[in-house]
Amino acid sequence: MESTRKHLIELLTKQEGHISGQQLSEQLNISRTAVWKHMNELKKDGYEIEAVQRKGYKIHGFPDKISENTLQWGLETRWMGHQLYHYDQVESTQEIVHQMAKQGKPHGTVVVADEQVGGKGRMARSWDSPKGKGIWMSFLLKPDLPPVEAPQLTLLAATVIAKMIDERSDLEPQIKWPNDVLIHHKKVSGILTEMQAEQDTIQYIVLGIGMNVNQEEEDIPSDIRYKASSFKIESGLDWNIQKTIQHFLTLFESSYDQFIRDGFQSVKEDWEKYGYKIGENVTISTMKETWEATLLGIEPDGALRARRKTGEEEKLYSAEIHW
Ligand code: BT5
Repeated sequence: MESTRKHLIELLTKQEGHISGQQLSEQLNISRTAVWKHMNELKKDGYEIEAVQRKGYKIHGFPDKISENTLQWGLETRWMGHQLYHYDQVESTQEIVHQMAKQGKPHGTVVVADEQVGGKGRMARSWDSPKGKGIWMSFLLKPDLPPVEAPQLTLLAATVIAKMIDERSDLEPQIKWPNDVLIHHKKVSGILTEMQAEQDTIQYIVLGIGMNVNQEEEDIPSDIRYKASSFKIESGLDWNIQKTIQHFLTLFESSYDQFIRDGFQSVKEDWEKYGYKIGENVTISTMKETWEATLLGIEPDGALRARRKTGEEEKLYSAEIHW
């Protein structure tokens, strides 16, 4: 976006009440006529701007299209998303945040894209991220934690997604350990946690979240339709992507702060409200074998606890649960 225009939107957004044409022209270093022309352009693009004689301008609404401004407008977080970047199309938001980490961007930096053409799942799997239909975003986090505790952030993110869905709808989200959020047994969201660490310190974490929001049945690739769905398919309603992101970031910030302050126990309690198939029989695959198990829950450190048919109990840090 042209920088004067971007700056103008920033000034309008930050102002509580009206801001006069004179103030704008001084701060932007352009004539008042130029301010007026920019305002007309913004209105044409869907910005709702009120102009009151002798008081000036006030912004009331943004166009539907997501942008850095629309996402930051009304975002009431203390650190999460204070640096926020929006892209129309990227390979993967994960890669962008890795680059940003190397450039020294701060804890809480958020990258959101309308579309990913190389969206990544775990273990080199791909993540379908169609344009404008979902939330494809990654965060830069710099927790002061030992690297072994990093996987707990995946569980934390899953509980925040579940809580957010719970608060915004009548749906009953569930979390399939470790990184899937399901509605009616279908995956609507996945989490990818990548870490850069040295010996016993985490340098940074890139936490990626994919949420299928407004896909219709035909927007879901046919080979995964049996196991994947969207908030819209399951609720029958269109979701406001901007508000959903803001709600998520706000909840994430408070859960993260609590986790850093009080440890994993607070996450565990939330997780248990949403745990999928706890107490039920499932099939589990690890690198070594596939076996029938009863899921027992999660351990105080976030590991999965499961019981074999023989009665033996296992603590798992890495496994796939099958339907
Ligand atoms: C995940 O992997 O669930 C992690 C997904 C993380 C995506 C976010 S989007 C923002 C950020 N940028 C990225 O590039 N990635 C992150 P995993 O558990 O491995 O699941 C991947 C599997 O889920 C695939 O092999 C498919 O079977 C299925 N799948 C692919 N796209 C899907 C979708 N949109 N919804 C539901 N399932 C999907």
